[in-house]
Amino acid sequence: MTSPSLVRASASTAPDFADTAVVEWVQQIAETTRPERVVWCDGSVRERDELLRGLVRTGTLLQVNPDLRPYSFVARSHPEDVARVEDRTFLCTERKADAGPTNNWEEPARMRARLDELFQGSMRGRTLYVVPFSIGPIGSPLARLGVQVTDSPYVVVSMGIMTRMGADALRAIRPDTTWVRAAHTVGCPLEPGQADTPWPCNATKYISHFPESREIWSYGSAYGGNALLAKKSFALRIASVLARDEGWLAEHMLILKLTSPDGKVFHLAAAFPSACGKTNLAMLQPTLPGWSVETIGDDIAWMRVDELGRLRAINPEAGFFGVAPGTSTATNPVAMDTMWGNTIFTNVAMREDGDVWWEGMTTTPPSGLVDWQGTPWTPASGRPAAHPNARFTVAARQCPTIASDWEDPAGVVIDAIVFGGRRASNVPLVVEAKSWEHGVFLGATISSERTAASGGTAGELERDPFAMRAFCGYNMADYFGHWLEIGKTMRARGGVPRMFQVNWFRKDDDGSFLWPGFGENIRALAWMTERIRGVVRARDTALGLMPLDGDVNLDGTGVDAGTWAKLNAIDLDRWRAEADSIERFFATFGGRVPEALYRQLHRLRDALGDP
Ligand code: GTP
Ligand code: SPV
Ligand code: MN
Repeated sequence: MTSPSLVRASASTAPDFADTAVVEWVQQIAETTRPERVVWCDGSVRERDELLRGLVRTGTLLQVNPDLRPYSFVARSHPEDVARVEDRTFLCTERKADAGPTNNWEEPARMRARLDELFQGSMRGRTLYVVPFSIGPIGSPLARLGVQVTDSPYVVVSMGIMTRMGADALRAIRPDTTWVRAAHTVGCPLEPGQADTPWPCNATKYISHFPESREIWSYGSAYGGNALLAKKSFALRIASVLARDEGWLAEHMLILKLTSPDGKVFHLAAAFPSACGKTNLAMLQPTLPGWSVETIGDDIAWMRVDELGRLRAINPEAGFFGVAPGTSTATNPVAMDTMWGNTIFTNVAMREDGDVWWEGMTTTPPSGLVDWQGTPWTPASGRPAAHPNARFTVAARQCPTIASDWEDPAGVVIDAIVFGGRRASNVPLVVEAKSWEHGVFLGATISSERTAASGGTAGELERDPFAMRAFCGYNMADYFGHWLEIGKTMRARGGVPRMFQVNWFRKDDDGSFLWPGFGENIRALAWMTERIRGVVRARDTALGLMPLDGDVNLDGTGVDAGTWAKLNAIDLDRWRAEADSIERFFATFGGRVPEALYRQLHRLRDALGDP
């Protein structure tokens, strides 16, 4: 066996323990893409240091002042490569219906032909990095393996934070292992003598998924979910298909551990659309005395029903790729503490003193800022200093509130599932589902205002079922059916977790948030635990079970009776319009939505009554 120290970033031949199928696949990609060299990554600290220093030399990364934030870096992306590109993200299945109306579909053969063309010579003049990774702790029965090839060293160092990357993952791939092939190129070959740019990418982008052969092909982007293929491409799009076939769930959910003042422990999984509060809830610092929240995951949950019928969840990731703007010592002190050092920032602003800054970090911007594109910035510039989808990439183990069992290969037992979105109107603060079917209906009908994370027009209202619209690797009507089936399996073996819906983003007529949010969200979580324990009653409403006045502790929030009433108001006319919009949404699936969800829609309509 090769000793780990011999498998370095400079290693251009495959380690002797590499599985033949991996070696052959890498050779094949290299023959097509024609890189100058091939490097097999081992995931060592030394390799990471070499890569980071190389990235600083080429100008892709700027080092943050190490006295203020040790071993941290800032990347400035190309101004047109700043978020996931949903209109360039494709699902390639033999039958179009298998992709469903929420995905861009392309015939696998046609997409392959297109990609073959684009990948021809695409890595000329660059290094092809072989990045073996495990999603989930290596050796966990829930973990999965993959290999990404990429010509972006920025992607390599990011994957090194977000996954268990390197020689151990490669060793775990045996001849009988199912592993995912993930090919990535920035699509920017270098001619001999041609100078490189800090953020090479291509105006043409394809983020393509082949769930039937478990492959991902990504062309033209180096940003986040487009390029870190273990994340949304594998851990959600491909994994959701594996989960459907094997009877488990791959979800866009945070996982947190909540302990009540009397020491009772609850685990919650919550699905909110991109940039709608998962990282913040996962790191919540309770304002109610005696409560504590520990973090298990902030973006993705893999969940499986155990022998006792309980839903067990793991965080398949090893790091956080979190939204920077809005993050501050006031809103999310835990995230601020997590990124004390060893952090890669992308598209943030830089201060005169060489540290980072973004909107919301302080109430007034410091003077002498340079914006995310490297241009001097003042508040009069009329544009944000940090890009609205600026991110921090940091290891989960640096999180001061990380739960001691966050890497438990068996996962944690989920007591409640929470759905939410960003809704300025209509949706109350907290509602409990009346049944599993009703909870699936709440999940299936989440609607939310678009954010900067998804690359469309921010603010537009759209349906984002289970916060998975952009991440479900098959027809979402079948996905709803899969959720209903999982409920049946659990009920047959024991019971189902409770389900809730929340909305932290309801606004007053003057446009201000009605709810203080962040640490105060503990008040809604505390009510949920009291419902689970059966110590408080609830109001039966058209939308579900809602808190009785006084049951959600508002002491010290400044939320008065009038504001509380606005937070909980149900406007019947507007909800009749919501019901119509849900019906139109269901109709886009052409009769494939399960009958149980139509029953829920009829119940909602009955409860709302006639105008
Ligand atoms: P992705 O990483 O894109 O999946 O996003 P996420 O769901 O983890 O969202 P995140 O927690 O990063 O929050 C996104 C934005 O919403 C940030 O600007 C937060 O400051 C803001 N936010 C989060 N929680 C709250 C809240 O309770 N109230 C208000 N008003 N804003 C919030
Ligand atoms: C999201 O958009 O939901 C993210 C960021 O978590 S990305 O990894 O780019 O998808
Ligand atoms: Mn996300």
